[in-house]
Amino acid sequence: MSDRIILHLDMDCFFAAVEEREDPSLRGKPVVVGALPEGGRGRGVVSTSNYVARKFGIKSAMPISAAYRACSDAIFLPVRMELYAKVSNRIMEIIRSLSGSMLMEQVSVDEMYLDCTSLGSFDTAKMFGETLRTAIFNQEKLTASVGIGSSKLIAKIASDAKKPNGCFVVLPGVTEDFLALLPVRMLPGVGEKTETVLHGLGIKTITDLRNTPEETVVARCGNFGERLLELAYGIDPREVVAQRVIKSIGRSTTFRKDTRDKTIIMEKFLELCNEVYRELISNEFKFKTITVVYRYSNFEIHDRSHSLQKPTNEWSSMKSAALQLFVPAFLETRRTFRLIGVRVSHFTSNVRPIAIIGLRSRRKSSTV
Ligand code: TTP
Ligand code: MG
Repeated sequence: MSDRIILHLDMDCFFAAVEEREDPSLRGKPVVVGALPEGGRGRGVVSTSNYVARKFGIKSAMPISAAYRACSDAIFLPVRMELYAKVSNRIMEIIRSLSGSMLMEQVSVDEMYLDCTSLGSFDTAKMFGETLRTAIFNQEKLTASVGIGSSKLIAKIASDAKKPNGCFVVLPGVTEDFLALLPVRMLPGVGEKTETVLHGLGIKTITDLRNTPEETVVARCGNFGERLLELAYGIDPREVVAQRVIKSIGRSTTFRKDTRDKTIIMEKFLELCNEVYRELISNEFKFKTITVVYRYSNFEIHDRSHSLQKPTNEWSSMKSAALQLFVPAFLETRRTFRLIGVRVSHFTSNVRPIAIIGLRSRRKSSTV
């Protein structure tokens, strides 16, 4: 494992940076993206803030009311997720186009890992990291930070180390020293709860963690304790996992017995639509094109598609578009059906632009 070269790229104050790019008059001012403050009575949270606002102590996940108290003059903007999703998709495409056959894993709207082992050296990987950053800046006018190390753990911490607009390499020989003084909170899986437990044991830094007997950590943190100690020494075998792009979500079903019974067919059709809809929502996509498919008992297959004016994730729109395609198909014939199906495609992503999440099979079929 020690000979891997892993790169982590994370956009700088992503939502706020996109807003600043869209409206250059925001530059140099404190910008907060999130819920609206409503004069300090707003109930939501901050999604992110730019670096000027961070100087006032405003950061992600803090109540918007607290952000308002910290700097009421800041520019407060609502979240425009569809815009960020589009930008994110373009950035990922830039990286994909430059990274050839390297494994690439997008892990959130603004960050991804690449396995650069094939580049052969950390020096070459650093040049490649700079190439990515330059390409993103040239094409999107946004800055990214890159970290490179021998594991995901090190690469991620390294990308944070020289933020914003930095590129930092941690060579395998200095990994343990690099981690030594960092707070335990930097380790993946250590959230507020585990941090409190560790602090209770007097463990603040990664060195403190290394100096604590394994039994003590395991007694308080269970099995995760063992993993924590490995992480403390920079041991992180997690691989970069490439994901597939979801191009469509569909369901179809073959009737156990060919049927002409309109109630059975319609009931099943709506059930399929519902399943497709649930998967669409769980992926936080919107779709533009819907297709219905049906096969008669003589195996003759037909499909009909319709593209909406605008992408949608509303059940009522999906249902009515599906029915408009399907109902005529079965009213105009007296033939018996063997198979029916529905599929949606041409996605835009609503919240996470990770049109590549999901390792589940995309098309499912069943028999009823
Ligand atoms: P991050 O990469 O964690 O933060 P960031 O890009 O704003 O800042 P940094 O320069 O430190 O990387 O998250 C990416 C985006 O995800 C962020 O711009 C807004 C969103 N986000 C939330 O909506 N809520 C949150 O709690 C966090 C952490 C991020
Ligand atoms: Mg970021």
